[in-house]
Amino acid sequence: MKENIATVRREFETDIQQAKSVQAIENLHVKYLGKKGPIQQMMKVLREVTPEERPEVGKWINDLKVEFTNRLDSTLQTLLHQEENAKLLEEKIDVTLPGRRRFIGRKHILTHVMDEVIDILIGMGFSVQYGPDIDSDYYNYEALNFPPDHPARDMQDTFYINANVLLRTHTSNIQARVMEQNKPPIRIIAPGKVYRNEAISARSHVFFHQVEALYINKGVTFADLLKALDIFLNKLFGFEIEKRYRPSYFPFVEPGLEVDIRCLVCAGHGCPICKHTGWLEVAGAGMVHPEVLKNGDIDPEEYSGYAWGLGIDRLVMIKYHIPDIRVFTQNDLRFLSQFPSA
Ligand code: FA5
Repeated sequence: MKENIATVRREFETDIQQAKSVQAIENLHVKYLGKKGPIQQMMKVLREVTPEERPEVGKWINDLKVEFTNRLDSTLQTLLHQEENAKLLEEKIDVTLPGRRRFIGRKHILTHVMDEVIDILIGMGFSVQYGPDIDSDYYNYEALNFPPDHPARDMQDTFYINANVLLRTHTSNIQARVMEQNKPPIRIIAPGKVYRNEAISARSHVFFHQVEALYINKGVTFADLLKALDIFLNKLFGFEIEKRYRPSYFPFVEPGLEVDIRCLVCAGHGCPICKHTGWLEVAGAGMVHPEVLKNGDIDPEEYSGYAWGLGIDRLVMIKYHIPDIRVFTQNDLRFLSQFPSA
């Protein structure tokens, strides 16, 4: 038995020297201490030993079992420790490395100016309403006094979705809706995107932004309209910007006008943006037509009102000296990052 123990111990010694992983230790556990292992075999042989020798032989076997168990446990601990150290080394972070610069986004300049416009007009007593980008022919045209087949419809080339549904060509599509849902006094603005099937050029796009204003009350006059436009434009530019009001025709106002401001891109000397006139048209405006008031269930004998539709893109071009409207939609970060971020 003594020899047998010595042989098993040598074999165990060789095996444990070679075990380099947790799995290998687990395998040795099964091999030496498992049911079919040498220790269990020796226990069986113990039954054949004389009763006098049995306590001593039993102790040898038990000591061997304790010895193997301890060796396996301590080797396992060492290996676990080494594995953890290797993992920690692999995941080591160099806190002295310079950080990676994060790109911070900013508002598009059109959004920025749109917000400024909204803030100023809220300060002048208007509240904000939003109309739909996809709308019916009725709200975009008919309620605004454009009967079917009226030539004035050609003033705004339309993207039709079907005979009755279209992409709104102006934010004036809010007007009849607001009148249907509210009683005067009404004092709202409607910012949004508008769409026209036009040729794209340096000053015109198929997709641009407007802010509609609508004020209806008793005794609203043309002078109120001019004063409101004047105050608003001066506030937006931060100085008394030169303006020009020209008579114009829109079926939903009477009288109607167009608002020009001095072209700041060329200081009025003439450039492609102002078509070499020194002036840039930024809004259509006028006194709400009595037929439109009637379509909105408002009595034109009792109430009057004014409205305007301001083109934001052209305002931004003037304010920031941008010579081409197309840069707004080209997503060039070199262009976009030049402007205020707040
Ligand atoms: C209108 O859209 C009218 N709804 C404005 C209005 C509202 C008149 C209320 C009366 C009462 P107009 O088509 O002129 O009008 O457009 C208004 C402004 O939008 C223009 O002055 C211009 O600044 C801008 N605009 C028009 N077409 C384009 C375009 N293709 N690209 C960029 N801006 C444009």
